[in-house]
Amino acid sequence: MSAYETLTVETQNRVGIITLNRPRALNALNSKLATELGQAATELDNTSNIGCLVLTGSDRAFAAGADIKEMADKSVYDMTANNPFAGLEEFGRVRKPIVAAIAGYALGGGCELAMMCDVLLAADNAVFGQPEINLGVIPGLGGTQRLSRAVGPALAADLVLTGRNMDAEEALRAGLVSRVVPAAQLRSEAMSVAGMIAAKSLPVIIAAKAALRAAQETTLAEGLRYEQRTFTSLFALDDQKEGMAAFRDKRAPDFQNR
Ligand code: CO8
Repeated sequence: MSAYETLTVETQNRVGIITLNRPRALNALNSKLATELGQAATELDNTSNIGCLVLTGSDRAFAAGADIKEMADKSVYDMTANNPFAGLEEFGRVRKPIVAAIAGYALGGGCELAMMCDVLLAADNAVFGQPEINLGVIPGLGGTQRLSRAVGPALAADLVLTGRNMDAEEALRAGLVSRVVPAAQLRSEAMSVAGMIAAKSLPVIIAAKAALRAAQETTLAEGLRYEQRTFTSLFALDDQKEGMAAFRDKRAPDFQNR
């Protein structure tokens, strides 16, 4: 794996772990971090013996938002002609599932980055919010769109318009995260979830992620057509034959395409 300045990458049992590492700025997303995150995630996406990614930060901060100090003096031209967050768009195109393990602050771009992942796990000290309104801007990396879909328009408007934070329990109730665990167990929980995903057939988990994404991006009718086409196409895989034969034989499946 390549070496990076603003994050670390490890691999363990078919899981690639990206840890954001700008501790003095609470993992604020500057252009360097965004670029490196796109590169690291793409590298893991293209590594054949990796089935799932984990994205995490520190105990204190998943990411406290875009780097305000880097952004403060930029012009409209700077923000449009030279998108400092292009690397995050690359991150959003990763085909393999990504588990976000979120402890501490996930604010602004940090909350938006978490929402680009597929399974969101929170430590009990996690804090979510879209405080951009307090900076004289609005969310710009999906906070008005993905948050509305994740928690519904009422709570999204409450958070985006007041800029208030929400704790892990509220995030769980709202459906932004699927589990809350004690902070000390966050990493092992994330590795366990990612390990379960990475043990499945790789083309099938990639197909499942794409279909789940379609649910966010298309109408119900188009999404159902997409799902049915994908479901049918999976019968071309030997892993479908193996999965169903294993059920019939009352044994664990031994997927080959991993
Ligand atoms: N950017 C830059 N530096 C940051 C950021 C940030 N977002 N957050 C924290 N830091 C730095 C602080 O400046 C401080 O550095 P220093 O010691 O050099 O002054 C260090 O991290 C520690 O932070 P604090 O001393 O403030 O720690 P506290 O525990 O007192 O407070 C908070 C923690 C509450 C998280 C506080 O730091 C804070 O409010 N941070 C800003 C949160 C925020 O507003 N985030 C939204 C940013 S805007 C955004 O994300 C828009 C994304 C869309 C971009 C779209 C482009 C197309």
